[in-house]
Amino acid sequence: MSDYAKRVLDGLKQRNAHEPEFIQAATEILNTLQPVIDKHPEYEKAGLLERYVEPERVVMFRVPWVDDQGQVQVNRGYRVQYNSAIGPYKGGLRLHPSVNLSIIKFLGFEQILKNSLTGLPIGGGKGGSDFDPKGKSDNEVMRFCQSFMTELYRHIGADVDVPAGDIGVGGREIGYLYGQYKRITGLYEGVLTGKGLTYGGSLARKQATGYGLCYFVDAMLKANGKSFQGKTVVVSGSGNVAIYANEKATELGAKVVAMSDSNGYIYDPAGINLAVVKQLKEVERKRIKEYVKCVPTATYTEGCKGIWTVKCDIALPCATQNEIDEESAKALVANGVMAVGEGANMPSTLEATKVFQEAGVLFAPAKAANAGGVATSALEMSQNSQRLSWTFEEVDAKLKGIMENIFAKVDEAAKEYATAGDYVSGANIAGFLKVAEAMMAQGAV
Ligand code: NDP
Ligand code: 2IT
Repeated sequence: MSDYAKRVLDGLKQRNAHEPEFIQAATEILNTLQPVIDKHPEYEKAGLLERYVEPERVVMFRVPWVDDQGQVQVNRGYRVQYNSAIGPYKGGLRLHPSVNLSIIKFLGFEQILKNSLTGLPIGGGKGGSDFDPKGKSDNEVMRFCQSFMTELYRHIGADVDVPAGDIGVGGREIGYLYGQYKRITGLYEGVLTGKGLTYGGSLARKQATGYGLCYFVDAMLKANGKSFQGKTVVVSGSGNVAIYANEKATELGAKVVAMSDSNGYIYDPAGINLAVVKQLKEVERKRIKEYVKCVPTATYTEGCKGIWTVKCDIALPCATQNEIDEESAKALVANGVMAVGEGANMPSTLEATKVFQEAGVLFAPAKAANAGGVATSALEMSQNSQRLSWTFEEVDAKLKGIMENIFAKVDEAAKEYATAGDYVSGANIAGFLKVAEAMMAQGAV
């Protein structure tokens, strides 16, 4: 690594020693930027990297709400407005008990480059809370979302910062958040994406991250003389991204044999019946183990990590960060995996990524492979601004084009600046170049 990138990374590690996920994401990115830094010595004088690694703004706030027993509960809310060089802050909200500043910062930091890769005018941000929606009633979720928005509304806006869903935030939560924003501000504007179709949502947004992941992986496979046809696939998670990754991979001719949640995984050698998963997860909000009651040929195993011991050609981690560690990566490689597409954000540890790359596995990194969700969010913003809505087919076709374009950019940057096929470097560099140029043009702000 060049001295400059290394110095900035060392400083970042010192100042954020208690933020392991953020350091992990920053280490991966800064470790790949040397060829760009070497080509642009002017960046150092402009303090570009020091500015790039520091969020423009971090908002942390109290979220009090009343549970069904009448007891007051308090959670912590976050919005990290990381970088607005190329557009208004854009990124999801995560509701999960593990949420802390380190996790929101890593997600926001990744989001800057992801959003840049889409080619659309969106900056990077992320937010959320340590609230756990699991086991809460609809009314409790509504009261939490209303309280969360009662603080958040003053920091966001259709041209300022546009949040969306992430883990624990789907259509129900976006609806409650939107209603409260509108009530407080009186504005009917595209301030959130992933909205319901009756109040400004975009067709195909629900499918977009999972479908986009498969469009990206398909482009990567084709560029390497391969395809989804006849392949065995493992998809971790059983939430929004996992369900629609399964749907598209199946449509492209693959067979998905395993899915999971945080408790365990199901294995169905006949191919997972996705209608059953959708009913259990999207409608009934039940656990994945219930699947075996409906499909007796399938088996359920406690513990979510075991899913990586299932033999497959293609692995699509779609649950959460660091779900594939070195040991799991080695198990996948030993079982002959030929491609990994990251649907979740940073699902592979640094060590796991190394195992895949050294084994010659085609590796599609999250910030490129899962950019279809936020890209379609940007298409939702466009439709809201135009007061128009496009058909499912129109949005899906644009999404496919965007993902193929991202692959082409990443592939080209890998060849130009790093090694052909090193899509990790390619994604970081292709995303960074646009942000860096915009930051340079706008002066030291
Ligand atoms: P959902 O809340 O819909 O689903 C999350 C899934 O992951 C659930 O099956 C959940 O299981 C599982 N999971 C969550 N935390 C853990 C954990 N600590 N260990 C094991 N499993 C876990 O979220 P999404 O599908 O929206 O998000 C999944 C991933 O994709 C996240 O990394 C997110 O950041 C990323 N992503 C999402 C996008 C989107 O548009 N929604 C866009 C781009 C990336 P359980 O029910 O047991 O918690
Ligand atoms: O990680 C992500 O890209 C998302 N959760 C989607 C963000 C968005 O604004 O649609």
